[in-house]
Amino acid sequence: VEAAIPEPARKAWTKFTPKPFETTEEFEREAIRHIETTLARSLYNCDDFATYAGTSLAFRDRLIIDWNKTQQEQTFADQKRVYYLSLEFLMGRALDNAMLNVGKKDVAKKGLDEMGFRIEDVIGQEHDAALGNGGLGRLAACFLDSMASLNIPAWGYGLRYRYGIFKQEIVDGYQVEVPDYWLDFNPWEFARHDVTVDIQFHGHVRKYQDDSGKQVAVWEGGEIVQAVAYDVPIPGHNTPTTNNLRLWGSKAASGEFDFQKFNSGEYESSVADQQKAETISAVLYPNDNLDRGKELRLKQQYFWCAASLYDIVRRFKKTKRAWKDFPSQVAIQLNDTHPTLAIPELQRILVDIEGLDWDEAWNIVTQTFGYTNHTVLPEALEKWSVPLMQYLLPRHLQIIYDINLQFLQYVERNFPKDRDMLRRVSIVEESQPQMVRMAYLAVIGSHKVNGVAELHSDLIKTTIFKDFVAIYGPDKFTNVTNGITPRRWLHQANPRLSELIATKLGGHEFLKDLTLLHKLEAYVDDADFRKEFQEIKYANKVRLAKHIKNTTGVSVNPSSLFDVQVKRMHEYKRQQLNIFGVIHRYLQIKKMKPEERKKLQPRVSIFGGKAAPGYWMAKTVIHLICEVGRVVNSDPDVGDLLKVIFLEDYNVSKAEIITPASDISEHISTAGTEASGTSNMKFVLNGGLIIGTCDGANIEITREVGENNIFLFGNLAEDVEDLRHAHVYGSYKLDPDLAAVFDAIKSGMFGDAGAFGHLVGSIMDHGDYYLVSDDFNSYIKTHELIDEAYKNQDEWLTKCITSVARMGFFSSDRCIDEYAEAIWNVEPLVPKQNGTEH
Ligand code: GP0
Repeated sequence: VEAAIPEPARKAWTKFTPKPFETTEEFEREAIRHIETTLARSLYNCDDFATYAGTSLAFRDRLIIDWNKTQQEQTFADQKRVYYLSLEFLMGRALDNAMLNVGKKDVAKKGLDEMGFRIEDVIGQEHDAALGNGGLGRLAACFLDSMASLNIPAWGYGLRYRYGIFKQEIVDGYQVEVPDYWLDFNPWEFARHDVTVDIQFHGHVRKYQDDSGKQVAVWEGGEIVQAVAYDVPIPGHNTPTTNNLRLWGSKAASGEFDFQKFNSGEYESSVADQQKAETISAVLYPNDNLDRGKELRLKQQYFWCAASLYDIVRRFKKTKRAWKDFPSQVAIQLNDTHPTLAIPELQRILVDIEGLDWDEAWNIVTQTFGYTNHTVLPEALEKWSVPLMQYLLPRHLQIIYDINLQFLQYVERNFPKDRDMLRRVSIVEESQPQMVRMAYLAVIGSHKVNGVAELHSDLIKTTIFKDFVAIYGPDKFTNVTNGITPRRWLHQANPRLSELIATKLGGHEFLKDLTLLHKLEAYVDDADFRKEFQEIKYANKVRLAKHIKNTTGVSVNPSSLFDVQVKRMHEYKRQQLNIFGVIHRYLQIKKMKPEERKKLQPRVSIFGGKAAPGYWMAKTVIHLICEVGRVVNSDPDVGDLLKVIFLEDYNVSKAEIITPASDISEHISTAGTEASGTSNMKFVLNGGLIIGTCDGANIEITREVGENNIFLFGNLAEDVEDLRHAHVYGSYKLDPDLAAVFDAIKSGMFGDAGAFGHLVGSIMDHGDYYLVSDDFNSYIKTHELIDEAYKNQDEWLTKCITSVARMGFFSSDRCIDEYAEAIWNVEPLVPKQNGTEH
């Protein structure tokens, strides 16, 4: 690689290489310099926000010094890089994470203190980077943290949405969506106005034979939109490695801004073109586990895939290697099917632009890609209509047809007797209109396909990809059970617990090797340790109680059992089962005599989560929770025995307060529907127990922590089909306790019963697809067991501590090791210690 600055002039560069701050004094100097100059504020008008800004810029300088070093070293090392393509990166706040990962939080705390500010207030100023919906986006964020912490040369690629996931407000007990305009001030990104890619849409394909008689396809005409790179540095924990997250923003291509129009006075229409181009990266689609097939969404997908591939190919070409080396330099992981267009796009680049033979190109493509599946829910499996693809991406549709033809010929040769197989596995579904099945294209174009928990990975092999297992053999399909980063989800969210563990384990090494937690089991009977562990949980509950009071006005007693369900609102996640259970509890309390009430375990039921704006049933469940809260929280018969809270606008930074404060959390999806779940791992790691179905990663959590330390209930995945059948054919009876709950709702006890007609009807009259009635009895019985278990605080504490000690498996570092070994074939690049000190 050639340096831009020739030898004689490099002296000045070496002499003035920026030095990162190390001491408190140096931190203060940098922060104040940024506040006074970069931000043009002063001693007289500096508030928490300006201090947040100055502090962030001081840390950003540090990150960027390491970032530069890391990128140089990775380029010189000339080894394989991983590219993680995800439409969602749910990063949350960056400042606290940066402070902890570079190990300078104490320095900053002292410095801010001397400057007259409290570090918590400063950190609290930051707007969450909320470029994701839920588990899938947060998983991508945890993976970035782990890849950097493990020194894996890796880049994330995504879209720079101007609006992240909407902000949720609760108005009169209903969800209202407010736009999340988050970019007013974002110190964590670097606009790279010099790194741009022109992206083509529409147009037509011209085919001809060149001089050597070879068939050539040229994609011509149409419109061009420009992609601009915005880079976000991703610091590893306790290592100088600082990876890159590159997010693409869209704007009108320079040639496209119509100066003709502009000069002839059509100013407005020329600005309109500009705005149209910017629409592509304007907004994150707010659906979780649902495919809506919108044209703009397909445009987003292609825009991002094409820009990212252009960038990756450009970087590869600088190495001057032969094309056959591409898969030994590049691993691309597809986070769900959203980036599947990268497959035909790479094939197009290699064949149409670089002139490779089809087969040689296809070999490279399939060796490069890996595909992660995150759901088996049919409504979430992406399909795009053929007419839409023809209109937007005519050349890609041809390539997909050619991929399909070759694939089907191969299947036909190997399964000559199974004619129906061709119809079943074809990438193109013969519907009206025809549809392109993106998951099939992703499977065919990748060398490995993985699910995200053992049960889920088994299920995809027997359901949606069954035929593909027959075609390719089982080895193409594998499992990588999800994980979470212990840096954010323990060290940052629960600093006191992290400290306590560190004092027992002799340091914070467990943050980089979470299996070391097993040593905590030696302290399970240590009285001092137990006391401190319990005090930490209580303090975390006090903190959450304050947040509840501030945001809802309701006082809750921190000594109550805190029962938490926070996640996207979805029928399959069954928040309705939870709230029906709460209503059941309320009805029981109302029936009790005062002496009986005294024996009851007080509870706070805490809910949080967003519903997709068009998902009426999920919104109805939010409304029911709010209405039940309104009635229960003001009922003098109930008092502290039961409180029902809906926390507005659940997001990453709120999860950092909620997760450490839970006693029991709910992971109660219909068996076989939740691919993994990841908050289940966070709650147990923070000393809470869980109630759950035999679904997703709950099963592996049970294996690790032991059956006595988890509350499992409900039907098994293998029985779900038969149970559904029984509903449809009437051979079942509604659970009597649930019937009583429905009667209470219908009586108007929780406001207008009409508002809940569809919700109740979906269970009573329309097949109870998610088997709420079938699991209801087992669910409430299990909650009774939980009440009893919680009364024995000593045993409860033992369960919590034991579980924490056994959670080592669920670090996202372990996942990344597995991906690196089994899918990417990539090695860490241990940085030279000449960056900043760590
Ligand atoms: C799966 F298909 N997930 C999808 C989707 O569209 N969005 C999404 O967040 C989630 C799963 O529901 C999960 O079970 C899983 O663990 C996560 O992807 C990451 O694999 C929720 O935690």
